[in-house]
Amino acid sequence: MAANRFLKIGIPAVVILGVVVSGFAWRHFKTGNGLKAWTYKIVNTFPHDRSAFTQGLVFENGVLYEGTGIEGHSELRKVELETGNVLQRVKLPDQYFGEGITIFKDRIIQLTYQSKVGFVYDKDSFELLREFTYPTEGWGITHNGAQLIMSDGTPMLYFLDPETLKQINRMMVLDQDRPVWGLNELEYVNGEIYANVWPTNRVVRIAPESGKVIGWIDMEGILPPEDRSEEIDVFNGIAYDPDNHRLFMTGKYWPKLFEIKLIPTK
Ligand SMILES: [Ca+2]
Repeated sequence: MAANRFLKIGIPAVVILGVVVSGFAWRHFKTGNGLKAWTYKIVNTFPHDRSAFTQGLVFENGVLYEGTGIEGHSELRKVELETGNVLQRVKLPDQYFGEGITIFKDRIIQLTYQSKVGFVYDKDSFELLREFTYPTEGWGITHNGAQLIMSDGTPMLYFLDPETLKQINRMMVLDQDRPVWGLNELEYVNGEIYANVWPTNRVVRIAPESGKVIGWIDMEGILPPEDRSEEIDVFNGIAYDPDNHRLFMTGKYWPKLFEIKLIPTK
């Protein structure tokens, strides 16, 4: 069923409504509201496991780390960029729907969708070190070097102490005066927060101190039609290689992972 393509099972009606409203904000943007805008150029194409329901993506020291979703299929993975081969993996207990991941120092933090439980692993061994809880859904997570930053599908970003994993602040993301709904997978890139906006092919660039939208990246058309799946296959996954200034993007069940360069359009 076509309608199922974008369904995230059990998604709250308030988020659906918010995303629809955000659509109006996007059209407003397209008519020109002074914000910056970018499109993309594909620099490299790498293989990606088509069975991976990608929910979190990070790059560090030459390898990708990926969190996948769906109950019974959720994993934390270490993945070879060039081949897409899984180098290391740990499976989540079947009841959990894995979501975003981030690497903070020697630990990996992974969220779950509606269980309100997060996991902390040793980065090298993938040994589970601890679990923690949070009051919202868990969608995306990244960090700014001092605090973890997480999303829950609403326009809100939550800042967590990386040691206690307690929420210490939160911030609404606004495009002019309009809340941006559907904030999903996150990446901290050169002092900005990048968020892919569920269930679109757009990435919003956010000023981390104010929550103000800096501009939008239009990723439309990055996955060719012949590579699209009959299953849910929306854009989901941003990773950044700060040493070589490389930006990677992929999606749920996508057979490809792209290294891109941003091209300003205004
Ligand atoms: Ca990411």
